Amino acid sequence: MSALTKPAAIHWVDGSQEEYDALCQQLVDGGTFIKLNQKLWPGCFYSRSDASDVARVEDRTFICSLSKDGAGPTNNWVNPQEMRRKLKELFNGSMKGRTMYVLPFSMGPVGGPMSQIGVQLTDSPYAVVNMRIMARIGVEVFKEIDKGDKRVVPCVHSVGAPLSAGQKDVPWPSNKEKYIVHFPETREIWSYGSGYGGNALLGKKCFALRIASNIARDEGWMAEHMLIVGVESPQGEKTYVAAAFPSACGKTNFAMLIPPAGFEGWKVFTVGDDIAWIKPNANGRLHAINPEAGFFGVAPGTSAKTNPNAMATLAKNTIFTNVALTPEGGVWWEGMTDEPPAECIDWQGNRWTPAIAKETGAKAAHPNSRFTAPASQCPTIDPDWEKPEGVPISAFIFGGRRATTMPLVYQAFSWSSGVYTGATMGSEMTAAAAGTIGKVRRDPMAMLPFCGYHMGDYFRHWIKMQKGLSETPRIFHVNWFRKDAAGKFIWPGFSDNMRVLKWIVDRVRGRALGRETPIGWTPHYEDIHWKGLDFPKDKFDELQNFDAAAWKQEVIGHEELFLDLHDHLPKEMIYERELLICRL
Ligand code: TSX
Ligand code: MN
Repeated sequence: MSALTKPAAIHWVDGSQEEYDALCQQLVDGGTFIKLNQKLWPGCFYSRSDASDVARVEDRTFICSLSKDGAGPTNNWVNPQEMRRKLKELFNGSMKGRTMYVLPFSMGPVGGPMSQIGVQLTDSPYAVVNMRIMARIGVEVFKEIDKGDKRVVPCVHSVGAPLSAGQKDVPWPSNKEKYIVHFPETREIWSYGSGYGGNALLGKKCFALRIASNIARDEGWMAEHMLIVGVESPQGEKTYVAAAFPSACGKTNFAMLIPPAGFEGWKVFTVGDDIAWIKPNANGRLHAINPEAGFFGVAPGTSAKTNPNAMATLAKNTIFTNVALTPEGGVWWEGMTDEPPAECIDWQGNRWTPAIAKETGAKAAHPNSRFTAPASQCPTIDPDWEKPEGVPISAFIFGGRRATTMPLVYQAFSWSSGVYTGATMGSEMTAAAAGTIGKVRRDPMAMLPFCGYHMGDYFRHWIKMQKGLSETPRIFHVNWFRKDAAGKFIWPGFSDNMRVLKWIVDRVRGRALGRETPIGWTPHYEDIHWKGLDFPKDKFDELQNFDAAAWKQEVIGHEELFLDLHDHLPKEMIYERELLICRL
């Protein structure tokens, strides 16, 4: 790769603190990083990306399987030979004038039976320091590779901004042409042109979801876009659940939930906030690990009120990207405090004041601005979060952001009806293009942008997974976002979601009753633990209301998704839909 990309130097990443400190200093010297006020934000750095490199680029993301049908209609496919030719062009000399970092990383604890190894070649020191937070990297991973018995996924990343002799670098090098490319059969990742998030930290979405979903299908496990939490009762009984939500549902908030008043003695522990690798153990019970070591969380909306655990996690040793910089050398973002700072520098480097914002609508922080923070700093991190064999999963939760139709919670009748529930989940579009507000965007299992193969085959894999299990996890659907006739949220959400979580745990443990409805089991008012919240029965009934007419519309909406995937859909999806229609 060095012969192709022609870097000026090669640096083998050892993963040490000294190396991290030196790279951060180098980023400060080059203008990529600003060291924050160390009294307020110890160990923290601030970074602004190029304004054209602020998010994952789904239209530039490719699954180059041998056959187009292997990638399916929901992925961008290019013939792998053709793509390899293109990549060789793009990467030819792409690292000129830069250092190539050889970055070995382990997704999951080093040496763990469920862990996977990659090596990322990158010309971005920003990617290296972020990867040190998000994954296990360095010498211990090289040692694991040297044992020679584990697959190593080759990942190459270039920001696509070679420097000629004497050319001055920019704070955020990138290329307007972007390619995020996956070769599923050969388990390879090639990323070009972007330095941001999932485009550049290749262990995360590219490896842990797109490539790992292929490996998992072939090997009989699951790579899912799910948080993992452990719920502990006052008696010390621990129940782990994994949950998938589309974006903007508060997944990280749910992963760090704090039980409300009335739940004395109950605890919720965080195992992960984004990705779960799930595998049956020798006894046929599903166990999950969080393959990541940090949180790459959306900053806006995160506050001491919405997520105090996240605020404590990001208080030190955190890298902030595209938030606002305060005059004291601190960070700020919309929703962090009730009162905005009198002035700050926005994510594009311009002066920002509340008055300017009012006039121009300018945001201080980019809506997709992020914190990169070590998971170990989370106050509720689970004692077993790094257990190599994972934690036992008793339930899966699917959710969406739905103003109507979807009750607060229901339990699917069976595994296959639960897979149908996950396959048809979605969120209503909020601030989307004109005319689309209120339209449901389907995002099966929250995996639409992350499944590295045909979505129909992915549902088949879900169906198949249950057949080898000694115990089947129960499947639930939740919706924190139902609105009343006046357009107000009916459910208080946040900590009070614990009341839903407790019913789920009680159902899983065979302790709670439910009512059979056409869509699944729902709680009676009396089945929910209400201590600490004054929530009248008529409001609960509104929240849980099953409206047959709305559901008839809903199943019609499911057809849209299924038409695209029909030739790969498992029969179970067809029959579950027919059964649902019959029950309606
Ligand atoms: O994260 C959220 N969760 C999950 C928390 C564990 N959010 C934030 C929006 C997503 C990024 C929520 N917003 C939740 C929720 O459960 N619910 C809502 C909607 C809501 C917003 C405000 C209020 C009530 C509900 N109440 C007041 O503002 C007083
Ligand atoms: Mn995610």
